[in-house]
Amino acid sequence: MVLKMVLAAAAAAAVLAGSGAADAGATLDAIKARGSFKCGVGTGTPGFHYPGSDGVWRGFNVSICRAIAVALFNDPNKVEFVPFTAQQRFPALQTGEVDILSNNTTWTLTRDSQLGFNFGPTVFYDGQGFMVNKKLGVKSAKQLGGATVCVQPGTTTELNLTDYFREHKLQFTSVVIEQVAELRAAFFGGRCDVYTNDSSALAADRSAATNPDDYIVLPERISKEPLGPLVRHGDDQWFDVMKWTVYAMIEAEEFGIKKTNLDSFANTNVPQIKRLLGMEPGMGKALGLDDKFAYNIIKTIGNYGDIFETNLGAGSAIKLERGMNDLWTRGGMQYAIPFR
Ligand SMILES: N[C@@H](CCC(=O)N[C@@H](CS)C(=O)NCC(=O)O)C(=O)O
Repeated sequence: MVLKMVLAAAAAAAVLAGSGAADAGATLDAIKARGSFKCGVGTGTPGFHYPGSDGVWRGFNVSICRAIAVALFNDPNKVEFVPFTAQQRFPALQTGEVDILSNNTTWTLTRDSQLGFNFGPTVFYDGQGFMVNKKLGVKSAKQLGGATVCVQPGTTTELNLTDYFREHKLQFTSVVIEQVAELRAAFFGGRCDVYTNDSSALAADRSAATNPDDYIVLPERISKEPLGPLVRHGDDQWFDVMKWTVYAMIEAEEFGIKKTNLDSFANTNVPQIKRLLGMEPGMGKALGLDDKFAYNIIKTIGNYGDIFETNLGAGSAIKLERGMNDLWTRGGMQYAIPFR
Protein backbone atom coordinates (compact mmCIF):
# COMPACT_ATOMS: atom_id res chain seq x y z
CA MET A 1 0.00 0.00 0.00
CA VAL A 2 2.75 2.43 0.97
CA LEU A 3 4.73 1.43 -2.10
CA LYS A 4 1.68 2.04 -4.28
CA MET A 5 1.34 5.56 -2.89
CA VAL A 6 5.01 6.28 -3.43
CA LEU A 7 4.72 5.10 -7.04
CA ALA A 8 1.60 7.21 -7.57
CA ALA A 9 3.35 10.26 -6.13
CA ALA A 10 6.38 9.65 -8.32
CA ALA A 11 4.15 9.34 -11.38
CA ALA A 12 2.35 12.58 -10.51
CA ALA A 13 5.68 14.34 -9.97
CA ALA A 14 6.90 13.11 -13.33
CA VAL A 15 3.79 14.50 -15.03
CA LEU A 16 4.16 17.83 -13.20
CA ALA A 17 7.83 18.07 -14.09
CA GLY A 18 6.78 18.31 -17.72
CA SER A 19 9.39 18.07 -20.44
CA GLY A 20 13.13 17.99 -20.00
CA ALA A 21 15.60 15.78 -18.24
CA ALA A 22 13.35 15.11 -15.26
CA ASP A 23 11.14 12.70 -17.16
CA ALA A 24 13.66 11.36 -19.65
CA GLY A 25 12.90 7.83 -20.75
CA ALA A 26 14.96 4.77 -19.98
CA THR A 27 17.29 5.09 -22.96
CA LEU A 28 18.30 8.70 -22.39
CA ASP A 29 18.65 8.13 -18.64
CA ALA A 30 20.91 5.14 -19.25
CA ILE A 31 22.99 7.08 -21.78
CA LYS A 32 23.43 10.00 -19.38
CA ALA A 33 24.40 7.61 -16.57
CA ARG A 34 26.86 5.75 -18.84
CA GLY A 35 28.35 8.97 -20.19
CA SER A 36 28.24 7.67 -23.77
CA PHE A 37 26.00 5.87 -26.25
CA LYS A 38 26.28 3.25 -28.97
CA CYS A 39 25.72 4.11 -32.60
CA GLY A 40 25.16 1.37 -35.18
CA VAL A 41 26.78 2.05 -38.57
CA GLY A 42 27.48 0.05 -41.74
CA THR A 43 30.55 -2.12 -42.09
CA GLY A 44 32.31 0.32 -44.39
CA THR A 45 31.21 2.61 -47.21
CA PRO A 46 33.45 5.51 -48.27
CA GLY A 47 32.08 8.91 -47.28
CA PHE A 48 29.24 7.51 -45.17
CA HIS A 49 30.77 5.31 -42.45
CA TYR A 50 34.22 3.75 -42.52
CA PRO A 51 36.98 3.04 -40.04
CA GLY A 52 40.32 4.72 -40.81
CA SER A 53 43.62 2.86 -40.60
CA ASP A 54 43.86 4.45 -37.13
CA GLY A 55 40.64 2.64 -36.15
CA VAL A 56 38.72 5.93 -35.89
CA TRP A 57 35.28 5.96 -37.54
CA ARG A 58 34.65 8.75 -40.03
CA GLY A 59 32.00 9.80 -42.54
CA PHE A 60 28.69 11.60 -42.93
CA ASN A 61 26.65 9.14 -40.82
CA VAL A 62 29.41 9.01 -38.21
CA SER A 63 29.31 12.83 -37.96
CA ILE A 64 25.59 12.68 -37.11
CA CYS A 65 26.31 10.45 -34.10
CA ARG A 66 29.33 12.54 -33.08
CA ALA A 67 27.10 15.63 -33.20
CA ILE A 68 24.66 13.90 -30.81
CA ALA A 69 27.60 13.11 -28.50
CA VAL A 70 28.49 16.82 -28.55
CA ALA A 71 24.85 17.80 -27.85
CA LEU A 72 24.81 15.50 -24.80
CA PHE A 73 28.37 15.62 -23.48
CA ASN A 74 30.18 18.34 -25.47
CA ASP A 75 32.58 15.61 -26.57
CA PRO A 76 32.49 13.98 -30.04
CA ASN A 77 34.18 10.87 -28.67
CA LYS A 78 31.49 9.93 -26.16
CA VAL A 79 30.00 7.52 -28.69
CA GLU A 80 30.99 4.00 -29.60
CA PHE A 81 30.51 2.85 -33.19
CA VAL A 82 29.31 -0.68 -33.84
CA PRO A 83 29.29 -1.96 -37.45
CA PHE A 84 26.42 -4.09 -38.78
CA THR A 85 25.40 -5.54 -42.10
CA ALA A 86 21.97 -4.53 -43.38
CA GLN A 87 20.54 -7.82 -42.13
CA GLN A 88 21.99 -7.47 -38.61
CA ARG A 89 21.04 -3.83 -37.97
CA PHE A 90 17.37 -4.02 -36.90
CA PRO A 91 17.68 -6.77 -34.25
CA ALA A 92 20.70 -4.87 -32.89
CA LEU A 93 18.60 -1.75 -32.31
CA GLN A 94 15.53 -3.67 -31.09
CA THR A 95 17.48 -5.59 -28.44
CA GLY A 96 19.34 -2.53 -27.17
CA GLU A 97 22.76 -3.59 -28.43
CA VAL A 98 22.91 -0.04 -29.81
CA ASP A 99 20.93 3.10 -28.95
CA ILE A 100 20.63 4.47 -32.49
CA LEU A 101 21.33 3.51 -36.10
CA SER A 102 22.97 6.05 -38.40
CA ASN A 103 23.76 3.90 -41.41
CA ASN A 104 21.82 4.81 -44.55
CA THR A 105 18.64 3.11 -43.41
CA THR A 106 15.58 3.98 -45.49
CA TRP A 107 12.48 5.21 -43.65
CA THR A 108 9.51 3.00 -44.59
CA LEU A 109 6.05 2.40 -43.15
CA THR A 110 6.71 -1.12 -41.81
CA ARG A 111 10.06 -0.21 -40.26
CA ASP A 112 8.42 2.78 -38.58
CA SER A 113 5.50 0.69 -37.20
CA GLN A 114 5.90 -3.12 -37.08
CA LEU A 115 9.62 -3.06 -36.39
CA GLY A 116 9.12 -0.53 -33.60
CA PHE A 117 11.33 2.36 -34.69
CA ASN A 118 11.15 6.14 -34.83
CA PHE A 119 12.90 7.82 -37.75
CA GLY A 120 14.51 11.22 -37.37
CA PRO A 121 14.91 13.85 -40.08
CA THR A 122 15.95 12.51 -43.47
CA VAL A 123 19.61 13.47 -43.66
CA PHE A 124 20.06 12.19 -47.22
CA TYR A 125 17.30 12.00 -49.86
CA ASP A 126 18.34 9.19 -52.16
CA GLY A 127 16.99 6.78 -54.77
CA GLN A 128 17.99 3.31 -55.89
CA GLY A 129 20.15 2.99 -58.98
CA PHE A 130 22.09 0.47 -61.07
CA MET A 131 25.81 0.46 -61.85
CA VAL A 132 27.26 -1.47 -64.78
CA ASN A 133 30.57 -1.92 -66.53
CA LYS A 134 30.71 0.39 -69.57
CA LYS A 135 31.78 -2.61 -71.66
CA LEU A 136 28.19 -3.87 -71.49
CA GLY A 137 27.15 -0.91 -73.64
CA VAL A 138 23.95 -0.49 -71.62
CA LYS A 139 22.50 3.03 -71.39
CA SER A 140 19.22 2.42 -69.56
CA ALA A 141 17.88 0.07 -66.89
CA LYS A 142 15.24 -1.07 -69.41
CA GLN A 143 18.04 -2.89 -71.25
CA LEU A 144 18.90 -5.06 -68.24
CA GLY A 145 16.68 -8.05 -69.12
CA GLY A 146 18.51 -11.32 -68.40
CA ALA A 147 21.21 -9.62 -66.28
CA THR A 148 22.90 -11.00 -63.18
CA VAL A 149 22.44 -8.49 -60.34
CA CYS A 150 24.54 -8.19 -57.16
CA VAL A 151 22.39 -7.13 -54.19
CA GLN A 152 22.51 -7.02 -50.37
CA PRO A 153 19.86 -9.00 -48.43
CA GLY A 154 17.60 -7.40 -45.80
CA THR A 155 17.40 -4.13 -47.72
CA THR A 156 14.77 -2.09 -49.52
CA THR A 157 17.16 -2.54 -52.45
CA GLU A 158 16.37 -6.23 -52.72
CA LEU A 159 12.60 -5.59 -52.64
CA ASN A 160 12.66 -2.71 -55.16
CA LEU A 161 14.80 -4.78 -57.52
CA THR A 162 12.11 -7.46 -57.69
CA ASP A 163 9.35 -4.85 -58.09
CA TYR A 164 11.17 -3.05 -60.90
CA PHE A 165 11.95 -6.11 -62.99
CA ARG A 166 8.44 -7.49 -62.48
CA GLU A 167 6.85 -4.18 -63.47
CA HIS A 168 8.96 -3.97 -66.62
CA LYS A 169 8.55 -7.70 -67.37
CA LEU A 170 12.30 -8.32 -67.37
CA GLN A 171 14.09 -11.45 -66.16
CA PHE A 172 17.09 -11.30 -63.85
CA THR A 173 19.24 -13.54 -61.67
CA SER A 174 20.21 -12.15 -58.29
CA VAL A 175 23.52 -12.79 -56.55
CA VAL A 176 22.71 -12.10 -52.89
CA ILE A 177 25.72 -11.34 -50.66
CA GLU A 178 25.41 -10.07 -47.09
CA GLN A 179 28.87 -8.55 -46.58
CA VAL A 180 29.15 -5.40 -48.63
CA ALA A 181 32.93 -5.80 -49.09
CA GLU A 182 32.31 -9.22 -50.69
CA LEU A 183 29.45 -7.82 -52.72
CA ARG A 184 31.70 -5.12 -54.19
CA ALA A 185 34.46 -7.63 -54.86
CA ALA A 186 31.94 -9.83 -56.70
CA PHE A 187 30.74 -6.95 -58.87
CA PHE A 188 34.12 -5.37 -59.61
CA GLY A 189 35.50 -8.88 -60.19
CA GLY A 190 32.91 -9.44 -62.93
CA ARG A 191 30.64 -11.96 -61.19
CA CYS A 192 27.56 -9.78 -61.77
CA ASP A 193 26.57 -7.56 -64.71
CA VAL A 194 24.87 -5.09 -62.40
CA TYR A 195 25.34 -3.78 -58.86
CA THR A 196 22.24 -2.20 -57.34
CA ASN A 197 22.13 -0.04 -54.21
CA ASP A 198 21.17 3.47 -53.09
CA SER A 199 22.68 5.62 -55.84
CA SER A 200 24.83 7.52 -53.33
CA ALA A 201 26.35 4.21 -52.19
CA LEU A 202 27.00 3.28 -55.83
CA ALA A 203 28.82 6.60 -56.36
CA ALA A 204 30.80 6.03 -53.15
CA ASP A 205 31.79 2.50 -54.16
CA ARG A 206 32.66 3.59 -57.69
CA SER A 207 34.93 6.35 -56.33
CA ALA A 208 36.92 3.71 -54.43
CA ALA A 209 37.17 1.26 -57.36
CA THR A 210 40.51 0.55 -59.04
CA ASN A 211 39.18 1.86 -62.38
CA PRO A 212 36.20 4.11 -61.63
CA ASP A 213 36.01 5.23 -65.26
CA ASP A 214 35.16 1.68 -66.36
CA TYR A 215 31.77 1.95 -64.67
CA ILE A 216 28.62 4.04 -65.04
CA VAL A 217 25.59 4.53 -62.86
CA LEU A 218 22.52 4.30 -65.13
CA PRO A 219 20.15 7.33 -65.13
CA GLU A 220 17.07 5.63 -63.65
CA ARG A 221 16.19 6.11 -59.98
CA ILE A 222 13.71 3.31 -59.32
CA SER A 223 12.67 4.22 -55.76
CA LYS A 224 12.61 6.86 -53.05
CA GLU A 225 15.18 6.19 -50.33
CA PRO A 226 14.89 8.74 -47.53
CA LEU A 227 17.91 7.91 -45.36
CA GLY A 228 18.24 9.00 -41.76
CA PRO A 229 18.95 8.03 -38.17
CA LEU A 230 16.47 5.92 -36.18
CA VAL A 231 15.85 4.94 -32.56
CA ARG A 232 13.56 2.45 -30.80
CA HIS A 233 10.00 3.33 -29.89
CA GLY A 234 9.58 4.18 -26.23
CA ASP A 235 11.84 7.10 -25.41
CA ASP A 236 10.55 10.36 -26.80
CA GLN A 237 13.25 12.47 -25.11
CA TRP A 238 16.09 10.49 -26.72
CA PHE A 239 14.25 10.76 -30.05
CA ASP A 240 13.99 14.56 -29.51
CA VAL A 241 17.72 14.88 -28.82
CA MET A 242 18.47 13.05 -32.07
CA LYS A 243 16.01 15.14 -34.11
CA TRP A 244 17.09 18.53 -32.81
CA THR A 245 20.76 17.73 -33.25
CA VAL A 246 20.10 17.27 -36.97
CA TYR A 247 17.86 20.35 -37.14
CA ALA A 248 20.53 22.44 -35.39
CA MET A 249 22.97 21.56 -38.17
CA ILE A 250 20.47 22.42 -40.91
CA GLU A 251 19.29 25.64 -39.17
CA ALA A 252 22.93 26.73 -38.84
CA GLU A 253 23.44 26.30 -42.57
CA GLU A 254 20.26 28.28 -43.26
CA PHE A 255 21.74 31.20 -41.31
CA GLY A 256 25.19 30.85 -42.89
CA ILE A 257 26.74 29.79 -39.59
CA LYS A 258 29.55 27.29 -40.07
CA LYS A 259 32.46 25.85 -38.19
CA THR A 260 34.83 28.49 -39.58
CA ASN A 261 32.75 31.65 -38.92
CA LEU A 262 30.79 30.68 -35.80
CA ASP A 263 32.38 33.21 -33.48
CA SER A 264 31.64 36.11 -35.83
CA PHE A 265 27.99 35.75 -34.69
CA ALA A 266 28.85 36.60 -31.07
CA ASN A 267 27.21 40.05 -31.30
CA THR A 268 24.35 39.21 -33.64
CA ASN A 269 20.99 40.95 -33.29
CA VAL A 270 19.07 38.23 -35.12
CA PRO A 271 16.68 36.63 -32.60
CA GLN A 272 16.64 33.21 -34.33
CA ILE A 273 20.42 33.03 -34.25
CA LYS A 274 20.51 34.11 -30.58
CA ARG A 275 18.12 31.27 -29.68
CA LEU A 276 19.98 28.71 -31.83
CA LEU A 277 23.38 29.54 -30.37
CA GLY A 278 22.12 29.81 -26.79
CA MET A 279 22.76 33.54 -26.32
CA GLU A 280 19.11 33.59 -25.32
CA PRO A 281 18.39 30.69 -22.98
CA GLY A 282 15.72 28.03 -23.24
CA MET A 283 16.17 25.91 -26.35
CA GLY A 284 18.73 23.50 -24.90
CA LYS A 285 17.01 23.38 -21.53
CA ALA A 286 13.73 22.31 -23.17
CA LEU A 287 15.55 19.23 -24.50
CA GLY A 288 17.38 18.50 -21.25
CA LEU A 289 20.61 19.75 -22.86
CA ASP A 290 23.01 22.65 -22.39
CA ASP A 291 21.66 25.85 -23.97
CA LYS A 292 24.93 25.93 -25.96
CA PHE A 293 24.29 22.51 -27.51
CA ALA A 294 23.89 23.84 -31.06
CA TYR A 295 26.87 26.19 -30.68
CA ASN A 296 28.98 23.24 -29.51
CA ILE A 297 27.84 21.05 -32.42
CA ILE A 298 28.72 23.70 -35.00
CA LYS A 299 32.07 24.42 -33.36
CA THR A 300 33.09 20.77 -33.12
CA ILE A 301 31.36 19.09 -36.06
CA GLY A 302 30.07 21.85 -38.36
CA ASN A 303 26.74 22.59 -40.00
CA TYR A 304 24.86 20.25 -42.37
CA GLY A 305 26.60 21.67 -45.47
CA ASP A 306 30.02 21.30 -43.79
CA ILE A 307 29.55 17.57 -43.18
CA PHE A 308 27.98 17.02 -46.61
CA GLU A 309 30.79 18.74 -48.53
CA THR A 310 33.64 17.21 -46.50
CA ASN A 311 32.42 13.64 -46.63
CA LEU A 312 30.35 13.35 -49.80
CA GLY A 313 30.63 16.56 -51.86
CA ALA A 314 33.33 18.70 -53.42
CA GLY A 315 35.78 18.07 -50.55
CA SER A 316 35.58 14.29 -51.03
CA ALA A 317 36.48 11.76 -53.72
CA ILE A 318 32.78 11.04 -54.29
CA LYS A 319 31.84 14.54 -55.49
CA LEU A 320 28.08 14.20 -55.00
CA GLU A 321 25.99 17.23 -55.91
CA ARG A 322 23.75 18.66 -53.18
CA GLY A 323 20.69 18.18 -55.43
CA MET A 324 17.63 17.26 -53.32
CA ASN A 325 19.86 17.58 -50.26
CA ASP A 326 20.37 21.28 -50.76
CA LEU A 327 18.53 23.70 -48.46
CA TRP A 328 14.89 24.48 -49.23
CA THR A 329 15.98 28.12 -49.74
CA ARG A 330 18.04 26.94 -52.73
CA GLY A 331 15.47 24.55 -54.20
CA GLY A 332 16.37 21.47 -52.17
CA MET A 333 14.49 19.61 -49.45
CA GLN A 334 16.57 20.22 -46.33
CA TYR A 335 14.45 22.33 -44.00
CA ALA A 336 14.90 22.86 -40.25
CA ILE A 337 11.92 23.12 -37.90
CA PRO A 338 11.81 26.46 -35.98
CA PHE A 339 13.95 26.91 -32.88
CA ARG A 340 11.46 28.57 -30.58
N1 LIG B 1 18.84 2.09 -47.76
C1 LIG B 1 18.66 0.68 -47.95
C2 LIG B 1 19.98 0.00 -48.20
C3 LIG B 1 20.68 -0.51 -47.00
C4 LIG B 1 22.09 -0.07 -46.78
O1 LIG B 1 22.70 0.64 -47.56
N2 LIG B 1 22.59 -0.47 -45.66
C5 LIG B 1 23.87 -0.04 -45.20
C6 LIG B 1 23.93 0.03 -43.73
S1 LIG B 1 23.30 -1.38 -42.88
C7 LIG B 1 24.92 -0.95 -45.67
O2 LIG B 1 24.80 -2.14 -45.58
N3 LIG B 1 25.97 -0.34 -46.16
C8 LIG B 1 27.12 -1.03 -46.52
C9 LIG B 1 28.04 -1.04 -45.33
O3 LIG B 1 28.75 -0.06 -45.19
O4 LIG B 1 28.01 -2.01 -44.59
C10 LIG B 1 17.94 0.09 -46.77
O5 LIG B 1 17.75 0.77 -45.76
O6 LIG B 1 17.51 -1.07 -46.85
